[in-house]
Amino acid sequence: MGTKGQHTLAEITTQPEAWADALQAFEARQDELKKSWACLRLQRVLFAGCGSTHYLSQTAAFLFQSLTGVPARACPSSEIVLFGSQIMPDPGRTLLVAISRSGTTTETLNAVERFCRLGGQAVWTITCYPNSPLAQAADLVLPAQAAQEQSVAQTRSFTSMLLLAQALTAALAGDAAMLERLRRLPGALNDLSGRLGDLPRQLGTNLDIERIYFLGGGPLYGVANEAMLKTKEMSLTHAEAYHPLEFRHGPMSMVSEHTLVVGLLSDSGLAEELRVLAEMQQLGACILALAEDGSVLTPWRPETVVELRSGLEEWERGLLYLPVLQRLAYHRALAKGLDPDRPNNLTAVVTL
Ligand code: F1P
Repeated sequence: MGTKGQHTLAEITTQPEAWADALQAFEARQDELKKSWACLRLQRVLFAGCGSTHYLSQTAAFLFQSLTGVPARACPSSEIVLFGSQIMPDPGRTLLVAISRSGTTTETLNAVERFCRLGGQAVWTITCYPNSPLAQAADLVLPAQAAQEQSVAQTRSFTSMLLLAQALTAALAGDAAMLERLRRLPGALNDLSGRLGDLPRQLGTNLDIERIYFLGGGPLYGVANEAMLKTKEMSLTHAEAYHPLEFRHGPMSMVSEHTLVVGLLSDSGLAEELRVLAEMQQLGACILALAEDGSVLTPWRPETVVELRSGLEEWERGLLYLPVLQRLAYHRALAKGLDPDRPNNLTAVVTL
């Protein structure tokens, strides 16, 4: 038995290296990717996964549609298995991008099988295991091999696979400048980690906090969902994720002085998102805001702000929010005497 959380901590801290490796692997496949794309006759792209990789699909689909103009949506793999023909009116004009850390999750393998039986046009995959059954069933594989993990909870695997989805989007949108900027992400994370200091531990070990809400809009909704899942898996804490303004429509009835509300702030929705956070503070919640630049948080500034200062465009930097929130979950787990490497009741892969 090693130290509690040793794998999780190592996997969180090695994200910059894993990201650099994923980008290198992407470079090697860029030509193949563009050729495959040019051969497709598509009406839509469907991103699918389970758990973390379903949330990753939500962010990926949003980014893909907004940058390429090709309609894209996300759904859990199981929904394709159960309701495939209702979800895909035109499988012959659909590309399925199946995302899975392990490449062995039964529902995702079954979703690919169902998609192919319905006459789906092509399957691409993003996975940490390029020889997995999922990779073997796919027409094109984007691998994040250096992001393989020993922990059950996904940390560097999630962010590395999300980075691959972003690179895929930039390449197919023909946005070479964006691809170039994505290469700055490993350095931006190193810089952010250096400035974070003790904040994740201080907040994570505050056990007066009983429940945590993550608010993120647009592509940050999938990121907020993933932060919620990490908090549950590692620290067995009641956590939920919402689109920021949705929080007023019922969920805020749960807010008390034992609540932490985390705002994953965007640029486009900043003023309205800040207003929600200010209202939740009025109701007694403790607030943590994540933003690119704290100086624009006016006229109201939350008590705790983490600034990315990445210099990247709005939708390129969302994955930088995650390592901060992964650390928070890790410290909270340790403070509760739990082992973040071994979440309650979970296995790394759900095999049916
Ligand atoms: C997906 C997943 C994880 C979750 C759990 C079970 O696995 O749902 O997100 O944390 O451990 O598996 P994968 O298909 O991405 O390998």
